[in-house]
Amino acid sequence: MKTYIDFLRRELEVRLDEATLFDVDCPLRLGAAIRYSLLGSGKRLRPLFVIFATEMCGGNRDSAMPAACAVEMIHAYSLIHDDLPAMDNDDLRRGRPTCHKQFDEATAILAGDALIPFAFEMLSKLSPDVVGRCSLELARAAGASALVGGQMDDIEKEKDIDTKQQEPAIKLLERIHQRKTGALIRVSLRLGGIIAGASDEWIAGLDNFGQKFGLAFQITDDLLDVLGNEETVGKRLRKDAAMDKWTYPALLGIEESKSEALRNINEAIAELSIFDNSIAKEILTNLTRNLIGREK
Ligand code: GRG
Repeated sequence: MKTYIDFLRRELEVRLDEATLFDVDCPLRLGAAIRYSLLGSGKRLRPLFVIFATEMCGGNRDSAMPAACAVEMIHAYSLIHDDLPAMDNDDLRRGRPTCHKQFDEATAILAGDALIPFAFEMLSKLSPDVVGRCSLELARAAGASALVGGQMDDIEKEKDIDTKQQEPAIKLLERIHQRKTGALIRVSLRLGGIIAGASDEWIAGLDNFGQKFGLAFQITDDLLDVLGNEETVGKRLRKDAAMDKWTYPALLGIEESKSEALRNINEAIAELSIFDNSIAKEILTNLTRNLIGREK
């Protein structure tokens, strides 16, 4: 199982590498910054989800590769921009200097910018019968009411006294993460289903799984910030507490956060019961189960 994941990661990285051999019109520095961030050692969770969802719905892995690359490109852009001084101001990502530290801020902004249209260029390589729907779904998931909107609310949340009074912190935090982290995870699964020609029921099952997985992923990410090892995680930790940020451990405590993560993990796995048994389903189940003990 681990070997299949490793094989897919290598395959994805070859595709991403080939896709970013830019022509002469792309400035060398920009191309280098894009490749630096995109090809760094990520877990490739979202592209793996595209592939596993396709396989679980009876589709073929190769047909899903353009969408798998596309979601990783959107993810890479969001990390580059999130690390900028105007946002999270991080100097370490995937065990290396962040893009703006390695290059400079303007280059990092442009590298992130370039990855967005690039993702849609990748999607255009999908079969013509699914390309329109996949483009719409990815555009929405990456847009102002999802990924970008979640990030905006995340930046604003501690400042906004009115919102704080209107909505309990934990509910707002959940709504932020549904968009900031959850939307891209959900759409990765949905794209896999669409590419395989899955029924609405199956796509809804994938979506529900993604929603629960996304929350559990975010809670365990917050727990990693408190309990994790900086070298293993590959980014600066203990920043959330130092900045007094709203996180699950800060709002619920460590033990309750773990229970909340576990509840979402179990509910996510239950959503997969509508699918026939397959290697992809088994891997997805194990990936989800292992979230609770994840070290990076
Ligand atoms: C800038 C529009 C915009 C959005 C940024 C991705 C994001 C939104 C913020 C990152 C902050 C963060 C720590 C989010 C928690 C969950 C998350 C997305 C972690 C990073 O994803 P991984 O763990 O990263 O899949 P790798 O490096 O493995 O790909």
